[in-house]
Amino acid sequence: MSVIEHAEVFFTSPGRNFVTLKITTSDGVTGLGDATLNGRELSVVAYLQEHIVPLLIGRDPQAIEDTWQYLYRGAYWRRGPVTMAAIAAVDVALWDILGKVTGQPVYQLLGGASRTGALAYGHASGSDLPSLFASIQNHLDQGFKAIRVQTGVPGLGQVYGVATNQKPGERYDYEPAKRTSVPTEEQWDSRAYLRHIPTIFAAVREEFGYDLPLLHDGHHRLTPNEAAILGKSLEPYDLFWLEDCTPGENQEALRRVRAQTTTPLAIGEVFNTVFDYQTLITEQLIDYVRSAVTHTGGISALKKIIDFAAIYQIKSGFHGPTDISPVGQAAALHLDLAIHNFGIQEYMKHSEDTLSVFQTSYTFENGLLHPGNNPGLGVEYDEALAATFDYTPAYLPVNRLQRDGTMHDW
Ligand code: EZ4
Ligand code: CO
Repeated sequence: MSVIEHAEVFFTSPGRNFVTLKITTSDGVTGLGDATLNGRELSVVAYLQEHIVPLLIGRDPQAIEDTWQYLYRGAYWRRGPVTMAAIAAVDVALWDILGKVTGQPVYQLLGGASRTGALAYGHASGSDLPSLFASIQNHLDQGFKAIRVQTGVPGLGQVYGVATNQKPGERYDYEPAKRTSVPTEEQWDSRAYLRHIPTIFAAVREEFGYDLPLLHDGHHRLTPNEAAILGKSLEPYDLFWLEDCTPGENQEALRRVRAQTTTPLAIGEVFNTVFDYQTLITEQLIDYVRSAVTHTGGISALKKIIDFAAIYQIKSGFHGPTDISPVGQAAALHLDLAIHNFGIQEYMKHSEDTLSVFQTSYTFENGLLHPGNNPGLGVEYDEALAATFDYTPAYLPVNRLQRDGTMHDW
């Protein structure tokens, strides 16, 4: 019988930091898993190296569910982003191995394709309307059929989601984690934001019409009542979703928002188990599950969450920013293709340096992503090239109220 012979943890920084687990079997088959936790990368490296890798050696690589339960229940200390990112990396690497051993792309092992490709949305942004319009046009030119809209707020400086490279022709790439010794500080004012956002969506609809699906991310900054105000004020602009309108920890908060607005709601990029969704799903308080495979315990665990959501007509909208590595993104795409209740997939193209370290087989055509048909996940990791990009600490920003400097949600 083939067994897991060794497992290695790599970290590299081709423009931003990525943590990758590589598992090798006694038959010489390798599998990759993403374990990147933006801004807290080395905690997952240590969890894997010190506490998980020694347990993997000698195990059956095809016992994917048993290994998941062994690591989750076996730790005694359950849940949490570090634990669940580490377990996710193992799970995804084992699915990759199973695909290679059986000669099948992972989506075939998950039940086969339910669609020809996964509708993707890109990130348009601008500090003012002309730059926002240029960014939206840039995304339409790249083939996007759905677009997230983030904007500056008058009186505030840099805010979440607005790219700083706004010259025409440049790749719009919003990268919040900065390579500074302490986090950068941004300023916030919810009233100014609530007044400004509806005027932006009115202008975007006037310029680009009503056919284009538009999304917006509130990034966990509002109270339930403020979120209700925002959802109501955006109803005329027919959003595909309003994301993370309140902090994610309090599921009951969404009851208030839900009761007040018909704007579709999405949440969950910082969640890590099904229990974070339990009330949201059973009470149908949301429309889209936002988790990443990488932060929710892998393909096995996210498949269970999304099957649970399907009972309540809730769909997927998996997290896919550039802090998910191409390995994590590929894992999401295999799941996107297979599940019935697919909604949309977030997609920001990685940098050229990242894509030379991680060679991918997924494609983006006519607005749809496809994972490709290589056995397994379809991603190769160039270890020699990765080793030339040294790990560089980076932090996500923090947020303070403009009025008096009180710490706020970023
Ligand atoms: O800020 O992944 O919807 N996407 C997002 C992301 C998150 C980053 C944090 O690391 O909210 O841009
Ligand atoms: Co988000």
